[in-house]
Amino acid sequence: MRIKDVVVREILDSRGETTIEVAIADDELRDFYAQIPSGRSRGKHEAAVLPFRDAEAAAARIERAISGRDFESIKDLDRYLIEMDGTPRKERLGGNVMLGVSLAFARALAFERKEELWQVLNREFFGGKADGPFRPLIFSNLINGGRHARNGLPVQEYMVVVRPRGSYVKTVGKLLRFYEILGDALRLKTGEEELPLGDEGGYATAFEDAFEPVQTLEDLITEHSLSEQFSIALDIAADSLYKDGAYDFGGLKLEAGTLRETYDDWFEWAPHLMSIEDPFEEGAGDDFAALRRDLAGVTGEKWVVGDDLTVTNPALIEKYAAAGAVDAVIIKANQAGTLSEACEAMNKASALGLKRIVSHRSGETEDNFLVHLARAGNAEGVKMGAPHESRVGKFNELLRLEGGMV
Ligand code: 2PG
Ligand code: MG
Repeated sequence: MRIKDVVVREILDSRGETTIEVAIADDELRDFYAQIPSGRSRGKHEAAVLPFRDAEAAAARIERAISGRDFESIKDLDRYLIEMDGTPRKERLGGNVMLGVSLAFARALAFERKEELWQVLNREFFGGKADGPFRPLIFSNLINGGRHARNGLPVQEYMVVVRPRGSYVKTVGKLLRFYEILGDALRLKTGEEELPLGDEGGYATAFEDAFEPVQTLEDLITEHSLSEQFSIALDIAADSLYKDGAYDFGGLKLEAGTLRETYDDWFEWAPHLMSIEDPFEEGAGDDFAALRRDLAGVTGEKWVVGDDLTVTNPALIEKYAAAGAVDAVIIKANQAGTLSEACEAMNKASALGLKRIVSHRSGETEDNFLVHLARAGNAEGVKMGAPHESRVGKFNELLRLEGGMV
């Protein structure tokens, strides 16, 4: 397939900040689009994000270089772009621009083949096997803190993990109801009618300390007899707390060892707590591994999850799997900067026995490609915001792709 035009537009994300949309036109001047989300707590090894003016210039260079060339596959195009950029972090062409071109091209292929995007990805990267229904665990962020809110909570995300039970639409419905009863509980506690929300649609009210939101979720799960279906997951995003060898944890300066003891206590006090993402800064693989060893002694399945640690990068995933640092990894296509590399990271993780959680970013768009990526590689989990306003589209796409039917 040949690409004629590559255009970058500045658009708004769910936070009201700007990000980019990439449009390409094929030989017959049909247009295909990709909107690229944008993160606030970024790992330092993530693919670079070019601001709009530079992104425009990069798109023009890509257009000049690829027009008239035939690309047979997504890999073929991505390889060309990676070579053209020539830097480890995609600083010349920008991970946001490259992923946009890669994704818009995948949509052009899907159109040509009369397939869904996930089917094109599944065939090219995952051997064409996608049997049965797709019902991943849903990680939904219901209480926001850290850089995603203004309530002073050091922990960035308090999520619930919902296991599919019965029909998937019922499962998502239960999540919606849980979000409502959590709202009721917080209204009762604060006496406020209008609750403030954070960047991902989770509640962003004030709490006594960083553990209180965990206790709140824990109590609601027990009270409503949801233990079989609901668990709790945290994203500490500890990189944003780390300075000069210590973590600024709600006003306390904690060394890694003390922070680890805090987590050990939390897992003991909250039996529904099952997963903790980025518990330490992104260079601290040893601390991740030590926490994992602690959690091996706790009853139930417990996951230590890498995000800024592993940044959807096959080499880092391999390194930290070998170090025993993680049970699961977050997959974000824009950390990698092309679809090929994101899919390679997913394959690498599953070959090493790690779970894969395909994730949104805190600044999201209407583009629901994350669900297609998850479906294509049969991910164990998807991570999204609260089931609220601009975030609902992701849940609906999940329901649409559940059966794998076109
Ligand atoms: C994270 C994400 C998404 P951001 O840290 O996992 O929740 O946040 O997109 O700001 O990096
Ligand atoms: Mg994270």
